[in-house]
Amino acid sequence: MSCGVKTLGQFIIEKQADFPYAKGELSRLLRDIGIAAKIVNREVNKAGLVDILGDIGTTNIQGESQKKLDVYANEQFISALSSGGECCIVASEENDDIIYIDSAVSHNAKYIVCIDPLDGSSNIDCNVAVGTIFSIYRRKSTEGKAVMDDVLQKGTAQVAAGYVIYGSSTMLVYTTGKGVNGFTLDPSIGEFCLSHPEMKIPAHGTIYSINEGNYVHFPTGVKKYIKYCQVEDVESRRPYTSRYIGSMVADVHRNLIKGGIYIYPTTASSPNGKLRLLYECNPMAFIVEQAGGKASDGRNRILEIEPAELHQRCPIFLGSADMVAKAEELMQLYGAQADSQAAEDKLRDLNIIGGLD
Ligand code: AHM
Ligand code: MG
Repeated sequence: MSCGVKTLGQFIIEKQADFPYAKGELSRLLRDIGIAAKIVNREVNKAGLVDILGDIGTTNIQGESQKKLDVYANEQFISALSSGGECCIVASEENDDIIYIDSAVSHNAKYIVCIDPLDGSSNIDCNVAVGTIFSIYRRKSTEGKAVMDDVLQKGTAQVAAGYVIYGSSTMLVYTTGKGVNGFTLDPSIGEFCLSHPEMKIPAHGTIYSINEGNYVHFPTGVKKYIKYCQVEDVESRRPYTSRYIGSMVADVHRNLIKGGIYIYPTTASSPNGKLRLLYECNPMAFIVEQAGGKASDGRNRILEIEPAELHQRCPIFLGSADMVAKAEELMQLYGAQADSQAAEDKLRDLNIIGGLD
C-alpha cells in the first residue's frame, strides 16, 4: 500500500522478523483475528437497525435469522480460528467448556486463544462502545490433543494479547510483548491502519474509572482510594475526574491514551470481583504493562496469578503505574490490619479528612 499508510497485515509481517525462529503461525493467527474483527464490526455497526431488519430470534427480510450480537461475535471468532489452522483450543467467555479445534488444517496447531468476543454487550442497545478482548498462549504439551493445563497458564506466559474497540471509530490494539501498537479501521478501504504506534500510558493520570454505585460494598482500601482521588491537591492534580463507561475496553482504552486507573474490585455480590482472569484481566494487564503501566489484584501482579479454573474471576486495578501503586498502598494498609494507627496516620498524610465510609 502506498501513501505512507501501514496496514495491520503489513505491520504483522514486518514484525515477524523480531522473532528469528518464527514460522509465521502467530502472524497468521493475528491476521485471522483481524479479519473476524472486521466482520463483527460490520454487524455491530448495524446494531441500531435491528428493529428494521428484524428482532432477535426472528427472520429478516433476506430470510436470515437474527442473532444476539454476542452470540454472533462468538461464532465469527471461533469460525475464523477454526479455519485459520493455527489454533488448537479456543476458550471463550461465552462457552462453559473449552472448544477443541479438530480440523485437518489445525492438526499441528500450537496456539491457544482465550477470548471475550463481545465485552460490555449490554451497552449495544444504547449505541455505546463495546469491545473484543483476546489472549494467545503457546500450548505446553508436546503431543496428542492439547489439554486444560495448556489453557490454564499464568498471564506471564501470554505470547500476544489485544483488544478491538467498536467505538466512534473501530480500533485494534495489540502486543506481542514488544510494546503496544494501535490500528484504526479505515472503512473506505476495509483495512486496519497503523494510527497509534508504540502506545505508552502516562505514569500519572487524572482519571479514575469505577462503578461507584457499589461504594458501600467495596473493601475499605478501595473506599479510601476513591476519597484520595476526590481530595484537593494541586501538585498531584487532584481532585481527579471520574469517568465510567461500563465497557472495560472503552474505559481502559481511554485511560491508556490519557492516563488513568480502571478498578473493578471485590464487592458483596462478587466476592472475587466480576471480571474474568483469562478473558479480560490477563490480556488487558499484558497490554497495559507493555505500555508502561501496572496491573494488580490490589496486592499482587495480575499476570502472576496461577489460574485454577477456566472462568475464574479476580479483582483488578489497572492503568497508570503511579495510580495503581497508590491504590495498592491503600489496599495493603486497610487489608488485614483495618483501622490501625499506621492507617490513620496515612489518612492524615494524604489529607483524606474525616475517616470516610
Ligand atoms: P460482560 O463480560 O458481561 O460484558 O461484563 C464485563 C463488563 C465490563 O466491560 C465492564 O467494565 C463491567 O462489566 C461493567 O460492570 P458493572 O455494570 O457492574 O459496572
Ligand atoms: Mg466480558
